[in-house]
Order: sequence, then C-alpha cells, then structure tokens
Amino acid sequence: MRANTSAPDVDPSGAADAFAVRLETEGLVLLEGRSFSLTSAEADLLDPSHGDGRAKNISLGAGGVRGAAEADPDLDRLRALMERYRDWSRDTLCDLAPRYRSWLEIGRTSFRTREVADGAASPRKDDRRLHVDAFASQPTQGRRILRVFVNINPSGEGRVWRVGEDFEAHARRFVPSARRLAPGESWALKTLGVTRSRRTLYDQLMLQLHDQAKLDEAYQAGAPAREMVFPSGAAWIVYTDSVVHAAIAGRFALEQTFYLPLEAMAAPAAAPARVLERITGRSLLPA
Ligand SMILES: O=C(O)CCC(=O)C(=O)O
Ligand SMILES: [Fe+2]
Repeated sequence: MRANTSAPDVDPSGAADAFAVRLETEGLVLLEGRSFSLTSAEADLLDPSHGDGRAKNISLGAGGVRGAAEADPDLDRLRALMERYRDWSRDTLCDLAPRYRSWLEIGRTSFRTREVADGAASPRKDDRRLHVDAFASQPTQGRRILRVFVNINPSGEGRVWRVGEDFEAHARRFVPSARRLAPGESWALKTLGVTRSRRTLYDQLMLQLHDQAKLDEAYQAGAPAREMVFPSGAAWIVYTDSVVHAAIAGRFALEQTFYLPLEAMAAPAAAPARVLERITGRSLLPA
C-alpha cells in the first residue's frame, strides 16, 4: 500500500470499497463462510404457533415486536433472537463494506416462519411474483433498500428465488406506462397519513415498477429469470430495490432491512434513482 500522509484513513487502492462496489453493481452477493444460526435454546421459536396467524412475518422495529401471537410467553426470546440477528447483520455488513458504517439506517428485522409457496393475500403483496421492492406507505426518498437474509431451515430445505433482468432493462420496460403523480397527490397522501413522508417522483416510479410488474401476468409468465437456490445455512445480501426478484419456495428465514442514502454509494451510477433519472431525463428527487 502506498503511504498517504495527508489522509491516513483513505485506502488509496480502493480495496476497502471493493465489496460495496460489487454489491452495488451486482445487486446480490452470496456470503461465503459467514452465517448465522439459531442456538439449540432458540430452536423451539421456529414453531409456527408463535405467529399471530394474520401477519406475514414476526418482526421487530422501533415500536417493538409485531406479528407475534398475543400474550406469547416467548415474546422476549423472539425479540432477543431478532436483536441478535439485527446486530450480526449490521456487524457483517460494516465489516464487508466499511464505507457504509456512518450512513447505515437500521430498518425492520423479520423472522419468516411461513412456507413461501403458500402464497399471499393479493397479487400486489405476492412476493412469488417478480418485482423490485418499493413500499406504498414508506417512501424512501431515494435511499437504497438493502436486505440481509439467512436461511435457517432446520430440515435442510433451500430457499428458492427467481432473479430477473437487470434494473435498467426492467425500468425501460415499465417506465413508459407508469402513472405519474397528480398535482397535489404527494401532499395529500402525506396529509392523510397514507404515506409516512412525502412520496417523491422517484418513489412513485419505483412503486409503479413494483405494481406493474406484479400485476402483469404475461410478464410474470414470460419474463427472463434464473432460479437461485439458497441452501439451508446460506446468507445473502441484496439491494432489493434494484434486483428483480421473486421468492418461490422455502420456509424459515431471518431478514434485516437497512436504508442507505445515495451519498453512501461507492457506485452511485448503479442506484435506481440515477438509472431512472437517465431514462426519464429529469431529476426525480428534491434538491
Ligand atoms: O422472503 C423472501 O425470501 C424474499 C421476499 C421478498 O420479496 C422480499 O423480502 O423483498
Ligand atoms: Fe421483495
């Protein structure tokens, strides 16, 4: 390594950013030699009776645990497991991509005990259909959605995904038919409490990509996609806002969501906001 007396913390070779560049440009990286597993004392938490029977997952966020059975005597142990996974995910990510450390915003932790193949309440909520992630009530306002998954299936079953075309091809396919925000719509959504913050032009386009892809039967049936099987014990990190994905089978996983601002990106040109701005020829985020 070259000596750099003016800024000793800067790695002149860029090696410290190699993982971030790879993750941002490839979108999905399978972690080799790193995993998270349940301890024998946590194994009973896989019992589906811990769920409330309505929510898709048990999850942990700022407001505490959601989706667990009411008055579950094991609530504290469920919370502790999700906290342990949240901390492992954060430490793993910061170790691999040190540049993210000061930017990382921690989102929900989810404990997924349902069989994916069992389906969903509606096509729009059906993650067995190819999509990029975008949440109707939670505009990211340009921040990236990064998720860390681990397959904790106790009987060795893989988690099966389909991974589709690259983001730019996907965006070019659906941007022309995307519904634009009506004047005053973003303000009204926020004021009525439909969204937590203002839905930007970027958020509207992302939501349109998500909805149009999921609701397009011909696209779902004929879209280019390859199957990926994540074996039991595997951990993987995905920018789910740019990787076109569908979960088609498998059971028992943990997932941690992170948000990262565009300033944190090592390869900002690959971010969906920048790709969409190139395609539409306009700026999509407030200055
Ligand atoms: O549960 C999974 O394996 C992935 C589902 C999905 O689409 C997501 O979490 O974004
Ligand atoms: Fe998704």
